[in-house]
Amino acid sequence: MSKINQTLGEFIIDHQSSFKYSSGELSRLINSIRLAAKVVNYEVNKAGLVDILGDFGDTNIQGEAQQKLDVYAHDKFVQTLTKRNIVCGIASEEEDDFISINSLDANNQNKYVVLIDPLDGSSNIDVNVSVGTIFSVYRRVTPIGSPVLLEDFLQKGSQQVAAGYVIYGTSTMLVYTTGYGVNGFTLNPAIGTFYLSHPNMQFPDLGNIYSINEGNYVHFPKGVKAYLKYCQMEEGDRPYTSRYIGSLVSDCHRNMIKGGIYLYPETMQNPAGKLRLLYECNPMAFITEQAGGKASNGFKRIMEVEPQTLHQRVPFYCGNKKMVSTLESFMKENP
Ligand code: P6P
Repeated sequence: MSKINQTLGEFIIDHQSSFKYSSGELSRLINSIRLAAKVVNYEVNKAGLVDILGDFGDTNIQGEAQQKLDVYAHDKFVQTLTKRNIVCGIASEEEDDFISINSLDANNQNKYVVLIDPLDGSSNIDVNVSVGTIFSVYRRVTPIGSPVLLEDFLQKGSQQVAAGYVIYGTSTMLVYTTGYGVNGFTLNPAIGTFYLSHPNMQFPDLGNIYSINEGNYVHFPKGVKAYLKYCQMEEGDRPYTSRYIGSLVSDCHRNMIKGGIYLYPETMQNPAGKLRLLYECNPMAFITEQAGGKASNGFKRIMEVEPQTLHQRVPFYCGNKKMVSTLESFMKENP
């Protein structure tokens, strides 16, 4: 039984046995993400200071090489996961190809790969809007001890063994699932400890928030246009409320707590959709489904989409089961 105010470390130990694969590696993996999240949180919260804003390649007032925060976040998560010797490979939004971790060493018995968006929504940093880290964990499909291969990463979302996000907002939270529900932990920055604050997170049965960048309206598919008109119509519990932060983690986190749907359709600028299947949509979908919601590409379960490439983009609709099902019906009726 989860106990409010339990620390993340205590929670992991208490729930270690419930995870069927668990040999402690996954627990150590979550612990390493916890550490990296605290380090990145410190830098993100400093970002308002003049010496850390700015683009990669600049130098700050001390003349130090300036790192963009998403490059910094990438480095921290890769360093932490590598140092703890837990995974055999990492794929990141910040790297074109996947990173092989000691997998040329036949003694490397690590069986997990991690896919990560180190700092999603980083363009919001300069305007002090919350951002997030998103991660997805799979068991490798190639033989343990052999070099990790692309096929270890190109797995359907339904094969994930864990997924989560860190939201660097008014407070910093780590929210994750290993397939046994979704739990949220809030960081007490004074002592650097995450405490269980949101046990067994579940979408409310009904939702009335829709999150979409309506600036792209002219390019939306007919079904999305029809659904938006449905949301805005005065009938029953509608019109719904429009809320859009422009940060996937923040919009989805709010919708999971208050009830709502996040939509990122294909647009003229992004004809396949903007969001990345492997390290944005699949982990958010795993969490959404574990919290009683639904995640779709408009026509099918997003976690059933067969990945073709590492940085593949897809249209993404995620949130309350009833709201996403209604969206799908509009997509079907308005081809
Ligand atoms: P737009 C951030 O860049 C991101 O990947 C998501 O976090 C966010 O929901 C979306 O893009 C915002 O995109 O086109 O509305 O600015």
